[in-house]
Amino acid sequence: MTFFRPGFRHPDLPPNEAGYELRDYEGGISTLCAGCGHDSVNAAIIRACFELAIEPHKVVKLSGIGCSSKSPAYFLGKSHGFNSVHGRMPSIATGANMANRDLIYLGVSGDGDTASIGMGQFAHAVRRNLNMVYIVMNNGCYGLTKGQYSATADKGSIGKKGEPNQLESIDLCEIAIQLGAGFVGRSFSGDKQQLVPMLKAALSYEGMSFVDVISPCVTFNNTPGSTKSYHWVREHREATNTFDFVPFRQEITTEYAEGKTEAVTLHDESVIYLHKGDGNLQITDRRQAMDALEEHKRKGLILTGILYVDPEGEDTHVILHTTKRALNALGEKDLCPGNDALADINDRFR
Ligand SMILES: Cc1ncc(C[n+]2csc(CCOP(=O)(O)OP(=O)(O)O)c2C)c(N)n1
Ligand code: SF4
Ligand SMILES: [Mg+2]
Repeated sequence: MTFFRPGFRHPDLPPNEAGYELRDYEGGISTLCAGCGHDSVNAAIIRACFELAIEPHKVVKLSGIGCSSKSPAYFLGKSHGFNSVHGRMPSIATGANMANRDLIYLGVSGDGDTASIGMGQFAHAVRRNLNMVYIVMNNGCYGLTKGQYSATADKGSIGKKGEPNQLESIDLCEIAIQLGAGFVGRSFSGDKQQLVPMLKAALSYEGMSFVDVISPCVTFNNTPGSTKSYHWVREHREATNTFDFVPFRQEITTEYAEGKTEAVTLHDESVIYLHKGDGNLQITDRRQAMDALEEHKRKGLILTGILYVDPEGEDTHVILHTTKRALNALGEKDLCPGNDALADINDRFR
């Protein structure tokens, strides 16, 4: 069931460059548990889309099944949406993206939805570098079905039943980097200062932008022994280089000290400014990203921040040489180019 928000907002709230107000990016009232990390991720998505002045009707929200996958009901109420079956969001996103490349694809999934039933789907969307933002709201459990450990639960982590998890965890960021995602980041639902600019950068990237957000489940996995609890994550978090994101239309107003700041320019001329000093990760180097993740894990720490960016990565359309236009924009002439074109093609095989 969806509960609609009251329409009244403060009359002086300023619109963005495209003329939309923040409320134009909101959705229905959330029915998730009070304090659930997923609601903070939803708020960050709303803020990022508002600040980027994305036109809501240009966005397609996609999800699978889980509390996390219910989230698209709570943001971007004026966008297109498809709530698929469990673990199948990536193939729906692939089909839609192949048919209409002019829209922005925003997939929301859970650690259960992605790292278990949807693992194969996830792997192939990543290796195709599909042009989409793929967010996993990672709480280390199956929240919707009452808190069973998921495949991202750390070994030894203790959930509500009190028995430690016996199995090794899957690190979705490492898998995404290894399989060829062009943009990979990890954040925490409780850190909107980091999450909002990370989502803005992810939305501006052309190719697979994978963002793993640790998003505690307050009802089933916020226990003292859980490594996905608010307390644990706050105490064991370390950030890679801090960064600013400057969208392509925005004038650069800050001066960055040479040698201390590195600029990574994305396909649309947006720039990520990385400030060195907090860490020295070279984010265009896959191997360094993998090493840094493993190194932090060994020390019992969670590494957050933008972990890897390939500024020259090619998305599925470029790799497959597909038509530059959305399929619904093709007319009869494009689809039936006539007998001469057919004869040309046949000649090529003679
Ligand atoms: C084919 C199928 N198998 C199992 C289920 C039961 N089920 C519903 S949600 C879910 C896991 C949800 O976990 P996650 O994706 O981590 O989302 P969360 O609720 O934690 O946000 C499962 C196993 C289902 N709906 N469909
Ligand atoms: S059960 Fe957990 S994941 Fe689901 S809404 Fe409640 S707190 Fe969030
Ligand atoms: Mg989960």
